[in-house]
Amino acid sequence: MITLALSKGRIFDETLPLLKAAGIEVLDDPETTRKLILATNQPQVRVVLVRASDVPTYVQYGGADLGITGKDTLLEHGSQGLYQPLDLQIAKCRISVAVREGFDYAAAVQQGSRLRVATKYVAIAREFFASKGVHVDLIKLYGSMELAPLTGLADAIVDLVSTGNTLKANHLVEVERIMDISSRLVVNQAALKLKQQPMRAIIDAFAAALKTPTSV
Ligand code: PRT
Ligand code: MG
Repeated sequence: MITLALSKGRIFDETLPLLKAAGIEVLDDPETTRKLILATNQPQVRVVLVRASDVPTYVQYGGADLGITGKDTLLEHGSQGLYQPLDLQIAKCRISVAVREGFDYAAAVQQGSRLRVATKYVAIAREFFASKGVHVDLIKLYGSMELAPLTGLADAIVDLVSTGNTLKANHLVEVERIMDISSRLVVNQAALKLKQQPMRAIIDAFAAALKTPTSV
């Protein structure tokens, strides 16, 4: 049995065409079923639905053989023991710094003010501001980062942006782009040794669909 860990929502939806290219069709709709283990048209392949931030953990400890997760999640959680053979170029976005309209970020940085920054991405934010020599107090949040500058909780946020509509709707502006993000295939190394043939078939089919060579 090959187990693939996916999160519901954009990653699941954008993975379906890649699975199809590998001849795999998921038999349940994750938005309507209450099942956490989904069968596919291939008896030897199943999908498990986990929180996006739990995908690396499942694959690392062998709860899943393969998984698909954002580079943001991998950077934040660490990726020890995980092969990352493919950038799948899906669920694309960027991780950025944003502030309230009217907040003079450039001046605050130039004056060396201590900035209060709210984010779910504490590790990424810490490294980014340290590399710029900006002093920050980081406030860990688990969601709705956009609210923090509006309520005075923070001067700035570090969050994912794709269309920019969420920022705009909340009167926030993007002031720095930290990095581009897309989702990666992650692979359990021990599983790859034990189940070489069927796992390689999936990895190669994904790679063929992307028309890029694999590095595993
Ligand atoms: O929701 P949950 O807490 O379970 O987990 P999650 O938020 O980590 O999962 P999910 O499914 O929301 O996101 C999974 C992955 O999709 C992320 O880890 C990213 O790699 C990727 N991704 C791509 C995004 C976005 N685009 C995105 N726009 N994840 C989140 N967003 C959010 C963003 O945080 C912001 O609130 O969408 C909002 C901004 O969107 P725009 O289009 O208005 O700019
Ligand atoms: Mg979410």
